[in-house]
Amino acid sequence: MSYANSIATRRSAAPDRVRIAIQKSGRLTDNTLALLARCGYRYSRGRDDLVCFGENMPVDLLLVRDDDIPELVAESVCDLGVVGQNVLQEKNHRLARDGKPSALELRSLRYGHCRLSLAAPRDEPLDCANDLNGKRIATSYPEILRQYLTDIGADAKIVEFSGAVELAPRLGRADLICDLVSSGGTLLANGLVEVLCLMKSEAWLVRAPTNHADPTCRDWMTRLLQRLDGVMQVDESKYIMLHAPRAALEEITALLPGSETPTILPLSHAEDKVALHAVCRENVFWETLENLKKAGASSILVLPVEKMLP
Ligand code: PRT
Ligand code: ZN
Repeated sequence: MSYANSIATRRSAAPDRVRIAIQKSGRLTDNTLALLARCGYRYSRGRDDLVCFGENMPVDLLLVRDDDIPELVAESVCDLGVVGQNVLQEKNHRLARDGKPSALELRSLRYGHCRLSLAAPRDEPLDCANDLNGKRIATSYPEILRQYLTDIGADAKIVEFSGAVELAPRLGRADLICDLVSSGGTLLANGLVEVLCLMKSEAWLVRAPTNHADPTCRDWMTRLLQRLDGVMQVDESKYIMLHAPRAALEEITALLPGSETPTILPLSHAEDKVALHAVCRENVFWETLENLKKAGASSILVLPVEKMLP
C-alpha cells in the first residue's frame, strides 16, 4: 500500500478527526509544534513516529516530508498543513498543470523566512535578465523557475537538482543556480552571489479544497484558526496604561498605535487627570512613549499581552 494510501485509510478509519500535515524533522518543525502548543494543543506521539495524537482535541498531526504536504492537503487526505510558500507554489504549479485541485493558503505564520533567488559565480556575475538567454540554471524549483523565465521571455535551460544545488556551477553542470537563501552564508561559502530574488517565502497554514464532512471537526478547525489569530495578534500587541490630563486626552489617544477605544478611569484626588488603559495592536516603540510624555502623559506602563481572542 502506498504511503498516501495508508494515511488515507487511517482517515477513513477515523473520520471524526482533523488531520494536520506538518514537517517531520526540519527547519519548520519546532516553530510549528510551538505554535500549536500556544493554541492549547496537547498531543502524544504515536509509536511509529508518523502521527501525533491530539489529547485535548480531535486533531492529529501527520509528520511527513515538507515536499509531500501540498499534495496531501490538496487531495484532502489532510485538512490542514504547514509548509513553506516555496514548496507550496512549486507543488501547486504541478498540480494545476495536471488539472488537480491545489492546497489553499489560509494564514502566513511569520517564520521560515527565506527567498528563492538566482545566484551566479562571483567572478561571472549577471548584468541583467537578458543575460539569462542560453544559460543553464540548476534548481530544485523547476516549476517556479519555468514560470519566471516564461514571464520575462528568457530562453534558459533548467537543470533539475534534488539537493546541493550550490555545487552545480563548480561541477560544471550549470552556469547559475536558483535556490533558497536566508543568511546568504551558503552562497558566500560556494563563491556565489545573489543576483535576483524570484520570490520571498515564509511558512503558511494551508487548507484542503474540500470541507471536512464532520461538523464537530469543522468546529474545531474554526476554533483552532481563531486561537491562531489570537496568538499571532498577541505577538504584536501591548497593553498600555498611563495617566493623562483630561485636556490632552484626544491628543494622547491619537498617539496610541493601532488601539481600539481606550478605557478611561477616574483617578482619586486628581479631578483634572484620568487613567487610560488600551490594547495597542502594533508594537509600542520608545519614540511613541516619548511623544506621549511630551503630550502630558505620566506613569506610563507597557505590558505584554498573553492571550487574546479576537
Ligand atoms: O526532509 P524535508 O524534505 O522535510 O526537509 P527539507 O530539507 O526539504 O527542508 P528544510 O527543513 O531544509 O526547509 C524547510 C523549509 O524551510 C523550506 O522549504 C523553506 O520554506 C524554509 N527555509 C528557510 C529554508 C531556509 N530558510 C534555508 N536557508 N529552507 C532551506 N534553506 C537552505 C537552502 O536551501 C540553502 O541550502 O539553507 C541554505 C541557505 O541558507 P543560508 O542561511 O546559508 O543562506
Ligand atoms: Zn523537502
